[in-house]
Amino acid sequence: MTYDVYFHNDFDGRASAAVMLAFLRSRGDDIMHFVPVNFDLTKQWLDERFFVKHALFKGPRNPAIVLDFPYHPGAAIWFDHHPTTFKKEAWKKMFRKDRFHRLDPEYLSNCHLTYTALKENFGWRPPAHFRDLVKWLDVIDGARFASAAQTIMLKEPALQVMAYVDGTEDDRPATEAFVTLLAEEPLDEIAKMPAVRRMAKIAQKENLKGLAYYRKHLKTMGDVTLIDLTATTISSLRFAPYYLHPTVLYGVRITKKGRFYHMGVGANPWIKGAARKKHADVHIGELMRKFGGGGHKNAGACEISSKKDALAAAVSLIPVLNGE
Ligand SMILES: [Mn+2]
Repeated sequence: MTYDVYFHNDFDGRASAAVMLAFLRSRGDDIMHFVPVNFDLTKQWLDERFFVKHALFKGPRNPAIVLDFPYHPGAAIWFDHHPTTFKKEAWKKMFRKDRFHRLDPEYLSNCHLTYTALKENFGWRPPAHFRDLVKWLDVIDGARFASAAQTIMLKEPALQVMAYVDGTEDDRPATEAFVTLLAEEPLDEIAKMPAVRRMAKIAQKENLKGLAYYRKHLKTMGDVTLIDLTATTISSLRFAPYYLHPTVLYGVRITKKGRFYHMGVGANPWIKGAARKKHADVHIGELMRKFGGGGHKNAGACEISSKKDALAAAVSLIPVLNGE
């Protein structure tokens, strides 16, 4: 049997597709079209006949495999770990879990879910190098990094490969080739390839530039940091505040996103125990709702139409996050 695979165009989606490819090949099956997809496709995705009608590639349409992306009843195979996966009530009702269709939000990565499901459901014996891949996708997709420094310095081969994934987001041929590579080679070997090394070097340099900007402009108020990135092209470094100030509890950042100002708020993931308990009642997602946004307990965001209002919103949050 020949399939087409539609996978979320991030590291987890690509790694899920690689695991699927290795599994299919072990059964004498194969994939014809590798199709990276993003959430901007959601409207078209709601069409029951999406897989027949879309223009994402030319040529014959094979049975569809969907990975790390919302449920579609037309998918022959589907694995996802997003709790928000059902885009229609009717689809949620229609869904039946079986060997080829599974949702499990308990998994930090869809790569891990796909790997485990194929092993358990089909007695598949995956190549040994997938154990490392699965471990790292849990770290990356689940944001379980060992330290803030790890996310900035990108010393580990897996994180250098992550930089390559981020850098090839819009490069369709590179993305397709990468899935096959990931199915065949360990991360350590992929990290040694010249194209990957080049892109990892660029990312490391950009991160250090970003870090210098944070060092100069990051403000600390009690347990909270604030960075205004609206006047710079430096890309935001989510964990830089905790690299510079390991004991702060929260980071607030303002960035410009199109016509809007984006306020992102996050909790320092490396603070545990008593210091964290002090703020047990702070729910960032709930706080963001006041500004028309949302999120989870430890991270949230909102879009605000003017810079003045965005900064005022950030300033109003500081005492709340400080527990005052
Ligand atoms: Mn994922």
